[in-house]
Amino acid sequence: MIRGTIIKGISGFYYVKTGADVRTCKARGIFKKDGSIPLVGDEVTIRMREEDEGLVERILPRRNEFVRPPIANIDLFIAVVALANPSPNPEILDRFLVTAEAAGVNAVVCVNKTDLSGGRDYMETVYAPIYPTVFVSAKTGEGTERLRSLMHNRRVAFAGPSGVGKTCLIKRFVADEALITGEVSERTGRGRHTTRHVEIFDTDFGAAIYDTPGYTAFEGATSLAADARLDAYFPEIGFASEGCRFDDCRHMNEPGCAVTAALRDGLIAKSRYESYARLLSETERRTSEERRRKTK
Ligand SMILES: Nc1nc2c(ncn2[C@@H]2O[C@H](COP(=O)(O)OP(=O)(O)O)[C@@H](O)[C@H]2O)c(=O)[nH]1
Ligand SMILES: [Mg+2]
Ligand SMILES: [Zn+2]
Repeated sequence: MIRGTIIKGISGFYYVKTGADVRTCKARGIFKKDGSIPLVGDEVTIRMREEDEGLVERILPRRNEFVRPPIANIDLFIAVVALANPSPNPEILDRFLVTAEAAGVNAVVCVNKTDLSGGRDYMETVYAPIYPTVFVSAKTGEGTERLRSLMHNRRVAFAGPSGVGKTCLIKRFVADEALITGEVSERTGRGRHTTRHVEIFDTDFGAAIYDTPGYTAFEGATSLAADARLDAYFPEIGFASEGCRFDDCRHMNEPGCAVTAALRDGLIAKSRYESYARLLSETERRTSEERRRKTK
């Protein structure tokens, strides 16, 4: 029995890093039966069946897990947007941040492509008071030192829409850059490469970095428990809600709501409140659908 970490999973095969080796493994059918499908980032035990093929036997308990991106066992979630091309989409960003909050994982907001022209003020004003917010350029290297210092000895996931520069940024930190660039020519035969699967890369400063595909659509980027208090996942809204008259205030039209008051006073950003309101109505709709299905 050998212990290792799943660093990649493609069409039924899992690549398990055990020390310096990477072993190709299949998962046992049992995983499909009990619904626990191995995720990239899982600590597993494997058994070699043949010289070059092993079996994933057991998934060790997870510290955390995500549906989108499908990963496990991270310490830090880096939500990446670009200053321009594509310009930031606050709603997608807020959904990623809620995903991190719901899993109890620290988040960083990373604004890439600072070499392009585009206003920093919005990102700075809205996000810097709530999350560590770094401005970087994968192209020039600006700001990457600060980002590196946040990642030391942690397992870090880069997530965000396609095209914001996640893979380019990761190349700045990965020790064996050939790992990524090699894949570019091999898989697409072109200079431009789009990440299609999750993969973990090692660095020489103790961080393990998860590259993930982008999600342009919303695709349920968050799958929240129906009973979750959504306001707790927006730190500034959760903070303001302590002043609401009613404990179960939804912060929509309730009397004595401190959140809508803070919104009027400009203490809560309009786009953040809109993200909250949209997620709230989605969550409530899902909850009532589930209830209807159960009573049928
Ligand atoms: N100008 C500029 N372009 C960048 C920067 N980082 C990435 N890009 C470009 O953005 C595109 C998408 O990059 P990629 O890393 O594949 O994005 P991903 O989909 O988030 O992994 C590529 O054409 C990159 O060359 C940057 O800092 N500045
Ligand atoms: Mg990519
Ligand atoms: Zn309220």
